[in-house]
Amino acid sequence: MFSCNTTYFSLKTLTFAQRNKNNKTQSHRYMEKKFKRTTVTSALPYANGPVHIGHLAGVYIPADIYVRYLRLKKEDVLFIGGSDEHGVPITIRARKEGVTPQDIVDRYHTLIKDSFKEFGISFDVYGRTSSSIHHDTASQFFRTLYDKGEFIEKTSKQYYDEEAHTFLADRYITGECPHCHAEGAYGDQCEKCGSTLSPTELINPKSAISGSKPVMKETTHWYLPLDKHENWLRKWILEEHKEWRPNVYGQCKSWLDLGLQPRAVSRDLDWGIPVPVEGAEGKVLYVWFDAPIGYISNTKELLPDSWEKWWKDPETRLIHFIGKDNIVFHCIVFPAMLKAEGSYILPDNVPANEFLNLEGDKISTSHNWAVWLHEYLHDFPGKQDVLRYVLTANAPETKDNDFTWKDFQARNNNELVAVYGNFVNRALVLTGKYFDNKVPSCGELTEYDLETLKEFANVKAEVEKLLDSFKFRDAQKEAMNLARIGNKYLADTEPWKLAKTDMPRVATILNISLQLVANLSIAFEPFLPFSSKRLRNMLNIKSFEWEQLGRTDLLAPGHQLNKAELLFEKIEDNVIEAQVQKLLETKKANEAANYTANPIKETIEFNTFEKLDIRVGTILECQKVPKADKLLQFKIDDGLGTRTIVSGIAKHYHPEELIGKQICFIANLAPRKLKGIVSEGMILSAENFDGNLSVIMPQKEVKPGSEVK
Ligand code: B3M
Ligand code: ZN
Repeated sequence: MFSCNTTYFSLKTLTFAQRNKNNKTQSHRYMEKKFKRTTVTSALPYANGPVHIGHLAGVYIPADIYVRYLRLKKEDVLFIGGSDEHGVPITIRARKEGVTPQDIVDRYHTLIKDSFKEFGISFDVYGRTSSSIHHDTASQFFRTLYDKGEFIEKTSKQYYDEEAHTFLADRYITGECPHCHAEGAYGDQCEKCGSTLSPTELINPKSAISGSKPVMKETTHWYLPLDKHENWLRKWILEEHKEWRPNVYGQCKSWLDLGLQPRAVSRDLDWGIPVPVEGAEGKVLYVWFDAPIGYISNTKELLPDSWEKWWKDPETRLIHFIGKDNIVFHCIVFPAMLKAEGSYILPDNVPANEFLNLEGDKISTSHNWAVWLHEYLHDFPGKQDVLRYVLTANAPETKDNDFTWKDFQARNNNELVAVYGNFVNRALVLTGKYFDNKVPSCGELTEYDLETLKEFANVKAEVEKLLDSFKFRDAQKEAMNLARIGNKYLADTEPWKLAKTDMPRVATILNISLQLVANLSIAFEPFLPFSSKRLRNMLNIKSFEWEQLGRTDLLAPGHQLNKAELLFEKIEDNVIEAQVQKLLETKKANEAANYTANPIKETIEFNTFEKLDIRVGTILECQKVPKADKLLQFKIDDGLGTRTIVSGIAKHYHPEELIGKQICFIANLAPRKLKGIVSEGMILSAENFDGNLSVIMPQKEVKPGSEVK
């Protein structure tokens, strides 16, 4: 007969056997190359606004899962983050608020850093690009390339503001859009119709700084000649990195197939890192030149003496976590910079994500269409893991994905609460009830026990295979599968029914269940670190190691457990409705802000207008028209008698609101039949941008029948 111990050995063998079966995966490449350590970077968010769920889902959660997983496996890993504090949008924001760019980045750097910390994003360092260490590092990097002759210098004509004495970045020039003719289009994009523009296309361009008309003036800049790097980039990416995600590989291929062009790495701007070349006054490094160097500066900040091994040792593996809009910079431009410098390693993988939408619409900072992390933390205190779970379950790994509050609620209630939380709770509560919170010992195993254990022994190899190849969604699903196995096991074995007749059997069932619970805390650790910690507290265990996943001897018989608490709680409808309502209000505000009146109709002669007879009438009676949900029927005193008018405003007014009021109506409109009622005229109302109707009423009371002129 089998006992728990024999199972343990057979399971170990099975785990290894299973692992050997893994076909060509990332882990094999990794093992073949024998890397000693991994440098993980995550895109540096611009410090000009708070961070939202799109940032978390696209970059920081996957990076954090990966890093936590490597740490659990006791691998050498460094997780680099930080704020990107340069670039034109920051200067625009500062100007608008009448503060300095440094004020802006100080404010948002702190807010962003705190939000990440709250969500358990476990950076080893979170630096910033306005720091002096970064200025020195980026400046030196530029100078090395400059001295090696890796740049070309080019003079071109650009818009210049003669009043403010400054060249104008594309975003600082506004004018009429050549496509939709909206006013206020920017030199790089029209926000109204979405077209990409260049500043010279704008009709009547104006400087956003002084309002004056800009002139064309010559300026000199430094360019990185990407065309010279094209050949090795083609070979390196297209031949040597076929394992990159299809979206990343595909984007690189189309850039390369179009042919690479030299790219300017400096700008005329007064916010950024000064170009360290004589005669370059008023010029700074382009934000996309300095930002990726920020990864290196932040490593230096953390490890002033040993940073180089994380960036220059060929036995170090470099992984960049980014969103899809950053692919070209991380796969083409930054590698070209690193290669030109000569002493750095290149990224081994760039697992970029697609975008996360919100309730069907693109997340937009400027339109406040987002779930902001600091607001979520306020509205859902202690529920960081719920968002982590939902965002991973919906991770936009292969295509854009949608976050909806309904799905958030469903995943919480039907998966975290009903599957994971429920299993853990049942196992712990039953142990409390029958064994005084002590792990019972395991007796003989049945065929069914063995089947269950076999099933869950596979989970480790599966999760590893998926995490090693950056498939975080599927990996999390595997972890959840472990909880499903546990839930099913308890439902099938029904230990509560055996308590009166067969306590040894109850002990075995609960031993197995508790081992599963312990395994869950390991499997979920990279994904849901807060819940895993709480679960370990309930189990009265300080820590587990990844290597222990799949084992059935994690909790010794007799081990004292702590009191069970609920791991997750149900989220009620009203909580979700409040969030949906918040978004609806944002949508309304955006529509109002975007509304422009319809163009004026064709001109008419005065005598045409005079043909219209508009009068004031007093409403005597008003009622709904049966079987017509839009129509109200009125009886109006028109000064000469009474008349009936049928009007389509039932969605906007209750009859009682209108009785006794004065309204304006067209008195000489030919009668029309509506739902069998003859309508003798038309009540005038104004239609708001959102479709709401407001009936026109005279400002002072007048005699019924007064003419409107
Ligand atoms: N700040 C762009 C972004 O947040 C940029 C990333 C820099 S990574 C070096 O989308
Ligand atoms: Zn336009």
